Amino acid sequence: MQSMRVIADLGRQFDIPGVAQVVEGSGGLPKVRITSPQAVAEMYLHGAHVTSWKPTGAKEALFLSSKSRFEDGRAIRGGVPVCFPWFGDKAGDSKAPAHGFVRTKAWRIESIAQAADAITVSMFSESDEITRQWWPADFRLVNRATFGRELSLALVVTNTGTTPLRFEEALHAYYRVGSIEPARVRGLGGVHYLDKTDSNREKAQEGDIVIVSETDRVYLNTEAEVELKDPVFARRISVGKHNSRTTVVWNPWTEKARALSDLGDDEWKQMICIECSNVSDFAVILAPGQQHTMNTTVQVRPM
Ligand code: TA6
Repeated sequence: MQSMRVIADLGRQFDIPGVAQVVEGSGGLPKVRITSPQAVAEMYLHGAHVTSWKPTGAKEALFLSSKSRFEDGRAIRGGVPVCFPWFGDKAGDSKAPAHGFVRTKAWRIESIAQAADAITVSMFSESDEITRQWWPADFRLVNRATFGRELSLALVVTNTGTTPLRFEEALHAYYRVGSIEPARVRGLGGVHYLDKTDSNREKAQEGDIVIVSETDRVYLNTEAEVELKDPVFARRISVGKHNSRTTVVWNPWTEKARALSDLGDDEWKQMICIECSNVSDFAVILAPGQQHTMNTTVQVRPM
């Protein structure tokens, strides 16, 4: 009952008739549903998490696990989780949640706006006494998602404190593919990466990325646009980015997928993560009062 009242209040404040509506989603969590001539899409307040984007005339671009959880304190498996202020495990704190603490909690809607053919949904999350227990810093985080023929995301970090911030960040996007084996990721040839499946050994990428086993790599010092070629769905997904110096590529393959209770055993065949990010030695240092924005833009084209 309580959540229905919250959803109704949010709807009165932010709905745009016919194109953007705050509704009840899985697990009773509130989400913004977009239905515009250019695209249909969904974004949860939980983690400011985009879970669906389907440009008109194209198939769904994002992968969402059939076993994903939708509950406070847990991350949604699929779509675009926001990782902040650390990536992966927190150095020196094994109790800390993987990929930070903002993907497992409710954010608030800042605005929903329509401009030309696109709808922009902005959600924010700020430091509080709970976040300070994990990370003694003051910040304001905005995830601004624009849904249209393209999907663009802007992750805006503001240092609202009095000391410099050092943080890692990632838009941990899960792209849906017809089948992972014939898929190819182009654009990172020659770029060095840390191989997390091989003790973070540094290696150099040769040509396209082909997924033939568990793949977990951090591509370093690259601002390159990449292209995901998917022969089964006969499409190309291009992922451009700005103010992002690392790109993470992940597919769990068989064993890791089986170990993940919120991922169907065979669903690894239908997904690949391509994550614009600033991690490892490319963490961001932000002075008090300063702001940093990392952007990504996604397009779907026929092959
Ligand atoms: O982005 C790749 C990665 O860091 C992998 O190491 C793998 O753990 C994946 O993220 C998923 O992490 P999660 O905490 O969502 O299970």
